[in-house]
Amino acid sequence: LNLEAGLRRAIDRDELLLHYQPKVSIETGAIIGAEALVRWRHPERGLVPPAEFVPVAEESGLIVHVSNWVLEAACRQIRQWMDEGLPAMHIAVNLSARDFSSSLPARVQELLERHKIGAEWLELEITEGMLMHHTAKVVAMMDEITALGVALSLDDFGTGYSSLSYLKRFPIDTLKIDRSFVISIPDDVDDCAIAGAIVSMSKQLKHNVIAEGVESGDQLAFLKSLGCDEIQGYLFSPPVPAETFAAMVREGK
Ligand code: G
Ligand code: G
Ligand code: NA
Ligand code: MN
Repeated sequence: LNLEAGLRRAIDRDELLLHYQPKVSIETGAIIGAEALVRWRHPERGLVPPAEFVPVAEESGLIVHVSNWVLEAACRQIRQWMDEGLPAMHIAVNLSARDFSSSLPARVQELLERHKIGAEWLELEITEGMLMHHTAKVVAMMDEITALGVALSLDDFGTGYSSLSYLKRFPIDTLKIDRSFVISIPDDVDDCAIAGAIVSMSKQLKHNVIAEGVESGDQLAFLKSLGCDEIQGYLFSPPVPAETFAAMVREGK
């Protein structure tokens, strides 16, 4: 059975699930949100990581169905956490370029209304590649989304075709410093310089900035010295099941 057919069936049979990786304030150590990351519980192969099926789904166009499932599941989860009295946090969903169609703002609005969730709970992570084409249309669409109160973050920042002019044109709330620049901090002077430049640019443009893939105390200390706002990475927690994430929030871990 090929992966594409299997994935199509997986969506119908509800074999997908979301894990949540906490995002943490460097200043307070508090969890301020999470990134939702999709997994596929395959009947024979076990838990299949997204790196194995997201690229296939992107190529075939099936990603739009995956993303719809992810958005729906994340909103359902947010609703449940609201009912359980969890404090409002940003729960971020990853989007692919194909998801970025003119119907997206209406889809997001419909989700917020149907699940009765506050827009401040939802965040969308996009990548630089999505910003390259159809600039005027994309800006208008992003403006519509942020007008709903949903935050946008720019994932894997620094790895794409960096025209820094996007940062001015697009309504981005948060820059995510790509893991590849974090991994060799504080030993690699070039990576330290790049991370420093991204943090300082974010500050001056009044964007929030988060470092991904933080694994060590030394990395955290360096990022803190730069004035980076938030971290995400194995140092604090890997992606975990929803219940585990909620327990971490309740315990104020
Ligand atoms: O969870 P993991 O660390 O294995 O993620 C691997 C890759 O899959 C990352 O690049 C991540 O952005 C991507 N990914 C995870 N979940 C989703 C999702 O729901 N939608 C999309 N488009 N990509 C995802
Ligand atoms: O492309 P994206 O940045 O969304 O990818 C997220 C991926 O990074 C997920 O597969 C997640 O499991 C992984 N990840 C999260 N934190 C860390 C970390 O501290 N170290 C490493 N090596 N990978 C991480
Ligand atoms: Na992401
Ligand atoms: Mn990323």
